[in-house]
Amino acid sequence: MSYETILFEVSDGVARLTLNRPDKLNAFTEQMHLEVRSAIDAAEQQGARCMLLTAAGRGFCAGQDLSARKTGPGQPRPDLGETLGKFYNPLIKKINSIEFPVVCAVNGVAAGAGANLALACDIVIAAKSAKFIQAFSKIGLIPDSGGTWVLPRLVGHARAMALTLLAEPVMADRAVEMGMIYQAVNDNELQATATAMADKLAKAPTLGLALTKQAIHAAYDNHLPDQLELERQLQRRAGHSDDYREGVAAFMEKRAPQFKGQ
Ligand code: LHQ
Repeated sequence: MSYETILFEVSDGVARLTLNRPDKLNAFTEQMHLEVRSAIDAAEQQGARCMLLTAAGRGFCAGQDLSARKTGPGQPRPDLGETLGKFYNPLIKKINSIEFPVVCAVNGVAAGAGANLALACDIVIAAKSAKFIQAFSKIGLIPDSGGTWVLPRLVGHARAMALTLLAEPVMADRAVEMGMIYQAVNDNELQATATAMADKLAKAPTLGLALTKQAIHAAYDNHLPDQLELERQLQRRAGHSDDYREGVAAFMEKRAPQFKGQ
């Protein structure tokens, strides 16, 4: 499939998805949603073992494309619930449950749903010049795309409240300090750092990584005994994998393991 609003390729197990509407800071249109969805499906079908999400130009993503919304007098009021139900919620749920790690390289401003798209990814690295803005309150909306779920978990109640109510920009270094993202790097090192991380993950025992992701997500809802039971079940599956056998053999033989994600 050819794409107009994204760039997409799968190479050496890494699916690289680049949002590509730089003139509009990669704000989301319906077309971009459909293309991102189709690319993720293609990544799964082509056996990708890691996805790297990034964007073209000086911004990462400015959230919903507001020019697609006519809000003037006489215009019918839009059903934003429908938009979330059709596009944003499925995207966030997909990234949350996709069976390989998703690395997000935030190359510039991430605002509104763009910020929360980044925060839905498994590992977030940002250029030092990048900033995160919960822009919703500036236009009378509530944080969506999982923002009200992920932010308190990442940064705690007090900061989540202030960030969402005030909509103040948070620079990448500060986002690391707060625990909102994993790493901030010099702008000119972002793509190389994120690519190296994605390459490393794609060569890792990715079945085990998928089970790890599943366990950590489940932990938010579980009491300790339930979580211990889940770990027991998932570890049983991991222990039956080819990659576990290979990992132990390689360790004992003092050689580099060759994992296949099985
Ligand atoms: C944009 C946008 C944009 C269109 C910059 N749309 N063009 C979900 C469900 C359904 C509906 C509602 O929303 C949601 C979730 C959401 O995401 S709501 C939040 C939507 N996003 C925002 O409110 C952020 C709006 N953008 C901004 O506040 C600024 O552009 C930021 C702070 C991101 C960047 O500021 P600057 O670096 O000063 O850039 P800029 O404002 O000059 O923008 C550059 C261009 O990009 C400009 O176009 P132009 O043709 O004038 O050069 C902007 O109009 C365009 N752009 N964001 N969301």
